[in-house]
Amino acid sequence: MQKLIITAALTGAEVTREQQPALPVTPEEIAIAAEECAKAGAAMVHVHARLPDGTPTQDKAVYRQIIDAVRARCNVIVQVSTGGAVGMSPQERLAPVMLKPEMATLSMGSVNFGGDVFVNHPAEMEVFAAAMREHGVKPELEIFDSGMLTTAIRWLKKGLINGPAHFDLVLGIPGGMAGTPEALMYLKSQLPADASWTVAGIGAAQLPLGTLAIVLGGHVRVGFEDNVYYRKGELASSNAQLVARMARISRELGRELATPDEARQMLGLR
Ligand code: KMH
Ligand code: ZN
Repeated sequence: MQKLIITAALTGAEVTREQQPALPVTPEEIAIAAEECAKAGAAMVHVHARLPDGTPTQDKAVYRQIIDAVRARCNVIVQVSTGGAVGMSPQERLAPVMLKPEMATLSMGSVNFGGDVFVNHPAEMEVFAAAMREHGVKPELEIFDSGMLTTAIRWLKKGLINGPAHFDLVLGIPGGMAGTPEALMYLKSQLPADASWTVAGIGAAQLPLGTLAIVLGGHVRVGFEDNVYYRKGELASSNAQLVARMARISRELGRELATPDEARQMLGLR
Protein backbone atom coordinates (compact mmCIF):
# COMPACT_ATOMS: atom_id res chain seq x y z
CA MET A 1 0.00 0.00 0.00
CA GLN A 2 1.16 3.55 -0.76
CA LYS A 3 2.17 5.81 2.09
CA LEU A 4 -0.67 7.86 3.58
CA ILE A 5 -1.17 11.49 2.58
CA ILE A 6 -2.79 13.46 5.40
CA THR A 7 -4.37 16.76 4.38
CA ALA A 8 -5.21 19.35 7.01
CA ALA A 9 -8.20 21.52 6.10
CA LEU A 10 -7.25 24.30 8.47
CA THR A 11 -9.91 26.98 8.32
CA GLY A 12 -12.73 26.52 5.79
CA ALA A 13 -15.23 29.24 5.06
CA GLU A 14 -18.01 28.47 7.51
CA VAL A 15 -16.49 27.74 10.93
CA THR A 16 -16.30 30.71 13.32
CA ARG A 17 -14.04 31.54 16.27
CA GLU A 18 -17.14 31.26 18.43
CA GLN A 19 -17.49 27.62 17.39
CA GLN A 20 -13.75 26.86 17.54
CA PRO A 21 -11.56 29.38 19.43
CA ALA A 22 -8.36 27.87 17.95
CA LEU A 23 -9.48 28.49 14.34
CA PRO A 24 -6.57 29.99 12.34
CA VAL A 25 -7.77 33.07 10.48
CA THR A 26 -4.93 35.40 9.50
CA PRO A 27 -2.17 34.33 7.06
CA GLU A 28 0.31 34.10 9.95
CA GLU A 29 -2.07 31.99 12.06
CA ILE A 30 -2.74 29.75 9.07
CA ALA A 31 1.00 29.35 8.45
CA ILE A 32 1.66 28.48 12.12
CA ALA A 33 -1.16 25.90 11.99
CA ALA A 34 0.26 24.48 8.75
CA GLU A 35 3.69 24.06 10.32
CA GLU A 36 2.21 22.37 13.41
CA CYS A 37 0.23 20.02 11.15
CA ALA A 38 3.32 19.27 9.04
CA LYS A 39 5.22 18.36 12.21
CA ALA A 40 2.31 16.12 13.24
CA GLY A 41 2.36 14.27 9.89
CA ALA A 42 0.39 16.26 7.30
CA ALA A 43 1.79 16.41 3.77
CA MET A 44 -0.77 18.91 2.49
CA VAL A 45 -2.89 21.80 3.70
CA HIS A 46 -6.20 22.85 2.16
CA VAL A 47 -6.56 26.58 2.70
CA HIS A 48 -9.33 29.16 2.67
CA ALA A 49 -8.58 32.84 3.11
CA ARG A 50 -10.36 35.10 5.57
CA LEU A 51 -10.34 38.83 6.25
CA PRO A 52 -9.07 39.79 9.73
CA ASP A 53 -12.67 39.88 11.03
CA GLY A 54 -13.19 36.27 9.88
CA THR A 55 -15.18 37.00 6.70
CA PRO A 56 -14.30 34.51 3.92
CA THR A 57 -12.50 36.04 0.95
CA GLN A 58 -11.04 34.74 -2.29
CA ASP A 59 -8.79 37.79 -2.62
CA LYS A 60 -5.66 36.74 -4.50
CA ALA A 61 -3.50 39.03 -2.35
CA VAL A 62 -4.59 37.30 0.85
CA TYR A 63 -3.95 33.86 -0.70
CA ARG A 64 -0.50 35.11 -1.77
CA GLN A 65 0.22 36.10 1.84
CA ILE A 66 -0.93 32.68 3.06
CA ILE A 67 1.16 30.76 0.51
CA ASP A 68 4.27 32.86 1.24
CA ALA A 69 3.81 32.54 5.01
CA VAL A 70 3.37 28.76 4.80
CA ARG A 71 6.37 28.43 2.46
CA ALA A 72 8.52 30.38 4.90
CA ARG A 73 7.76 27.86 7.65
CA CYS A 74 7.44 24.43 6.06
CA ASN A 75 7.38 22.35 2.89
CA VAL A 76 3.73 21.16 2.86
CA ILE A 77 1.73 21.13 -0.38
CA VAL A 78 -0.58 24.13 -0.39
CA GLN A 79 -3.95 23.43 -1.96
CA VAL A 80 -6.14 26.51 -2.39
CA SER A 81 -9.93 26.44 -2.30
CA THR A 82 -11.93 27.41 -5.37
CA GLY A 83 -15.11 26.55 -3.47
CA GLY A 84 -14.77 29.64 -1.32
CA ALA A 85 -18.02 30.32 0.50
CA VAL A 86 -21.60 29.74 -0.64
CA GLY A 87 -22.83 32.71 -2.66
CA MET A 88 -19.47 33.91 -4.02
CA SER A 89 -19.30 34.52 -7.76
CA PRO A 90 -17.35 32.08 -9.96
CA GLN A 91 -14.93 34.88 -10.94
CA GLU A 92 -14.22 35.57 -7.27
CA ARG A 93 -13.73 31.90 -6.48
CA LEU A 94 -11.26 31.27 -9.31
CA ALA A 95 -8.90 34.12 -8.34
CA PRO A 96 -6.31 32.13 -6.30
CA VAL A 97 -5.69 29.75 -9.22
CA MET A 98 -3.94 32.65 -10.99
CA LEU A 99 -1.19 32.35 -8.36
CA LYS A 100 -0.34 28.94 -9.84
CA PRO A 101 -0.54 27.03 -6.54
CA GLU A 102 0.45 23.37 -6.59
CA MET A 103 -3.16 22.24 -6.21
CA ALA A 104 -6.68 23.66 -6.09
CA THR A 105 -10.07 22.16 -5.40
CA LEU A 106 -12.56 21.69 -8.23
CA SER A 107 -16.15 20.97 -7.25
CA MET A 108 -17.82 18.57 -9.66
CA GLY A 109 -21.44 19.65 -9.16
CA SER A 110 -23.99 21.56 -7.14
CA VAL A 111 -25.29 20.40 -3.78
CA ASN A 112 -27.59 21.54 -1.02
CA PHE A 113 -25.25 22.73 1.73
CA GLY A 114 -27.10 22.84 5.02
CA GLY A 115 -29.72 25.54 4.46
CA ASP A 116 -27.92 26.91 1.39
CA VAL A 117 -27.14 25.75 -2.13
CA PHE A 118 -23.49 25.41 -3.18
CA VAL A 119 -23.80 26.21 -6.87
CA ASN A 120 -21.28 24.77 -9.32
CA HIS A 121 -22.69 25.29 -12.80
CA PRO A 122 -21.03 22.87 -15.25
CA ALA A 123 -20.12 25.66 -17.69
CA GLU A 124 -18.39 27.59 -14.90
CA MET A 125 -16.58 24.52 -13.61
CA GLU A 126 -15.32 23.86 -17.16
CA VAL A 127 -13.78 27.33 -17.03
CA PHE A 128 -12.17 26.44 -13.67
CA ALA A 129 -10.82 23.17 -15.10
CA ALA A 130 -9.40 24.97 -18.16
CA ALA A 131 -7.71 27.57 -15.95
CA MET A 132 -6.13 24.82 -13.86
CA ARG A 133 -4.85 23.06 -17.00
CA GLU A 134 -3.47 26.36 -18.34
CA HIS A 135 -1.67 27.22 -15.10
CA GLY A 136 -0.39 23.72 -14.34
CA VAL A 137 -2.49 23.40 -11.18
CA LYS A 138 -3.54 19.86 -10.24
CA PRO A 139 -7.23 19.76 -9.30
CA GLU A 140 -8.53 17.84 -6.33
CA LEU A 141 -11.98 16.81 -7.53
CA GLU A 142 -14.54 17.48 -4.79
CA ILE A 143 -17.28 14.85 -4.75
CA PHE A 144 -20.25 15.60 -2.50
CA ASP A 145 -22.62 13.13 -4.15
CA SER A 146 -22.38 10.21 -6.54
CA GLY A 147 -23.52 12.06 -9.69
CA MET A 148 -20.49 14.31 -9.31
CA LEU A 149 -18.22 11.30 -9.66
CA THR A 150 -19.90 10.26 -12.92
CA THR A 151 -19.46 13.84 -14.14
CA ALA A 152 -15.76 13.72 -13.27
CA ILE A 153 -15.33 10.44 -15.15
CA ARG A 154 -17.07 11.97 -18.20
CA TRP A 155 -14.80 15.02 -18.03
CA LEU A 156 -11.71 12.84 -17.77
CA LYS A 157 -12.79 11.00 -20.92
CA LYS A 158 -13.41 14.31 -22.70
CA GLY A 159 -9.97 15.60 -21.67
CA LEU A 160 -11.40 18.48 -19.61
CA ILE A 161 -9.43 17.09 -16.67
CA ASN A 162 -6.04 15.43 -17.06
CA GLY A 163 -5.60 12.02 -15.45
CA PRO A 164 -4.65 10.36 -13.24
CA ALA A 165 -7.25 12.18 -11.19
CA HIS A 166 -7.16 12.86 -7.47
CA PHE A 167 -10.53 12.86 -5.70
CA ASP A 168 -11.76 14.18 -2.37
CA LEU A 169 -14.83 12.23 -1.26
CA VAL A 170 -16.65 14.67 1.03
CA LEU A 171 -19.16 12.70 3.06
CA GLY A 172 -21.64 13.99 5.60
CA ILE A 173 -22.57 17.47 4.34
CA PRO A 174 -26.29 17.94 5.11
CA GLY A 175 -27.61 17.75 1.53
CA GLY A 176 -24.82 15.56 0.21
CA MET A 177 -23.96 11.89 0.51
CA ALA A 178 -24.05 10.44 4.02
CA GLY A 179 -20.94 10.06 6.15
CA THR A 180 -21.18 6.28 6.24
CA PRO A 181 -18.87 3.39 5.34
CA GLU A 182 -21.44 2.24 2.77
CA ALA A 183 -21.33 5.58 0.96
CA LEU A 184 -17.53 5.52 0.94
CA MET A 185 -17.42 1.94 -0.31
CA TYR A 186 -19.83 2.76 -3.14
CA LEU A 187 -17.85 5.80 -4.31
CA LYS A 188 -14.59 3.87 -4.08
CA SER A 189 -16.09 1.13 -6.27
CA GLN A 190 -16.82 3.69 -9.02
CA LEU A 191 -13.42 5.44 -9.11
CA PRO A 192 -11.19 5.17 -12.18
CA ALA A 193 -8.55 2.45 -11.68
CA ASP A 194 -5.63 4.89 -11.79
CA ALA A 195 -7.20 7.50 -9.48
CA SER A 196 -6.03 8.46 -6.01
CA TRP A 197 -8.51 9.57 -3.39
CA THR A 198 -8.87 11.07 0.01
CA VAL A 199 -11.88 11.16 2.30
CA ALA A 200 -13.20 14.21 4.14
CA GLY A 201 -15.70 12.95 6.69
CA ILE A 202 -17.78 15.79 8.12
CA GLY A 203 -18.27 16.13 11.86
CA ALA A 204 -18.41 12.83 13.72
CA ALA A 205 -17.70 10.98 10.44
CA GLN A 206 -14.14 12.35 10.27
CA LEU A 207 -12.55 9.76 12.54
CA PRO A 208 -14.29 6.55 11.38
CA LEU A 209 -14.13 7.37 7.67
CA GLY A 210 -10.51 8.48 7.94
CA THR A 211 -9.65 5.21 9.64
CA LEU A 212 -11.52 3.26 6.97
CA ALA A 213 -9.66 5.13 4.22
CA ILE A 214 -6.34 4.18 5.79
CA VAL A 215 -7.33 0.51 5.63
CA LEU A 216 -8.72 0.80 2.10
CA GLY A 217 -5.63 2.44 0.62
CA GLY A 218 -7.08 5.94 0.31
CA HIS A 219 -5.84 9.11 1.94
CA VAL A 220 -7.31 11.23 4.73
CA ARG A 221 -8.37 14.82 5.27
CA VAL A 222 -8.92 16.13 8.78
CA GLY A 223 -9.17 19.62 10.26
CA PHE A 224 -11.46 22.34 11.51
CA GLU A 225 -13.07 22.98 8.11
CA ASP A 226 -14.80 19.61 8.42
CA ASN A 227 -14.89 18.97 12.16
CA VAL A 228 -14.10 21.07 15.23
CA TYR A 229 -14.33 18.28 17.82
CA TYR A 230 -11.77 15.83 19.15
CA ARG A 231 -14.52 13.63 20.53
CA LYS A 232 -18.19 14.09 21.34
CA GLY A 233 -18.60 17.22 23.45
CA GLU A 234 -14.85 18.06 23.47
CA LEU A 235 -13.43 20.63 21.08
CA ALA A 236 -10.10 19.81 19.46
CA SER A 237 -7.28 21.99 20.77
CA SER A 238 -5.74 22.48 17.32
CA ASN A 239 -5.79 21.19 13.76
CA ALA A 240 -2.52 19.44 14.58
CA GLN A 241 -4.20 17.42 17.32
CA LEU A 242 -6.53 15.94 14.70
CA VAL A 243 -3.61 15.26 12.33
CA ALA A 244 -1.58 13.62 15.10
CA ARG A 245 -4.42 11.21 15.90
CA MET A 246 -4.70 10.11 12.26
CA ALA A 247 -0.92 9.73 12.06
CA ARG A 248 -0.94 7.51 15.15
CA ILE A 249 -3.77 5.35 13.84
CA SER A 250 -2.07 4.95 10.47
CA ARG A 251 1.24 3.91 11.99
CA GLU A 252 -0.54 1.47 14.31
CA LEU A 253 -2.21 -0.03 11.24
CA GLY A 254 1.18 -0.43 9.57
CA ARG A 255 0.86 2.40 7.04
CA GLU A 256 3.64 4.96 7.00
CA LEU A 257 3.05 8.63 6.28
CA ALA A 258 4.05 10.38 3.07
CA THR A 259 6.30 13.39 3.40
CA PRO A 260 5.27 16.42 1.33
CA ASP A 261 7.84 15.54 -1.35
CA GLU A 262 6.69 11.91 -1.44
CA ALA A 263 3.11 13.14 -1.78
CA ARG A 264 4.17 15.44 -4.64
CA GLN A 265 5.61 12.45 -6.44
CA MET A 266 2.57 10.26 -5.77
CA LEU A 267 0.20 12.95 -7.04
CA GLY A 268 2.36 13.88 -10.03
CA LEU A 269 2.70 17.51 -9.01
CA ARG A 270 4.96 19.71 -11.06
N1 KMH B 1 -17.10 26.27 1.63
C1 KMH B 1 -17.83 25.35 0.82
C2 KMH B 1 -19.08 25.99 0.30
C3 KMH B 1 -13.73 23.83 -1.49
O1 KMH B 1 -12.95 24.30 -0.68
O2 KMH B 1 -13.45 23.67 -2.67
C4 KMH B 1 -17.04 24.82 -0.31
C5 KMH B 1 -15.72 24.27 -0.01
C6 KMH B 1 -15.12 23.43 -1.08
O3 KMH B 1 -15.12 24.49 1.01
ZN1 ZN C 1 -12.67 23.94 1.47
